[in-house]
Amino acid sequence: MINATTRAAAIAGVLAAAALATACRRAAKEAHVDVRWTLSPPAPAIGPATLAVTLDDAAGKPVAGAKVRLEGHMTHAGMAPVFADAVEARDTPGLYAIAFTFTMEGDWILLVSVTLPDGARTERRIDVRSVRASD
Ligand SMILES: [Cu+2]
Repeated sequence: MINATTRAAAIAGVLAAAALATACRRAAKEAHVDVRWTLSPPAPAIGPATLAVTLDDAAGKPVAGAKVRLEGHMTHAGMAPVFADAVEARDTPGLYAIAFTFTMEGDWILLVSVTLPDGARTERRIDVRSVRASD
């Protein structure tokens, strides 16, 4: 069992880590890219999931050749994060699929980092609440 204090400390830890990541990232050029995503299944359970990420530039053109990475954390301490790299779709420019696994039920934070071919970077945070136990 995890009490409220432990949980709050864990969340603070994740947020502090995110703040540090933000500080580091400022050194790199910020990517001006439109990031859209779809999680499937939409109401995830423990087990495999896919995050589909679509990248478009300021003119609405798909951005190919980016490096897209997922880092999944839970909102409590003491658990190793989940990492996964995206695979770019062959037939759909700008579409990237990240296959990963929800390893535990509960609340997750997915950090998606995008590095464009020119080295510019950006990151998105996706909160996924209440991942269910597997059926
Ligand atoms: Cu966990």
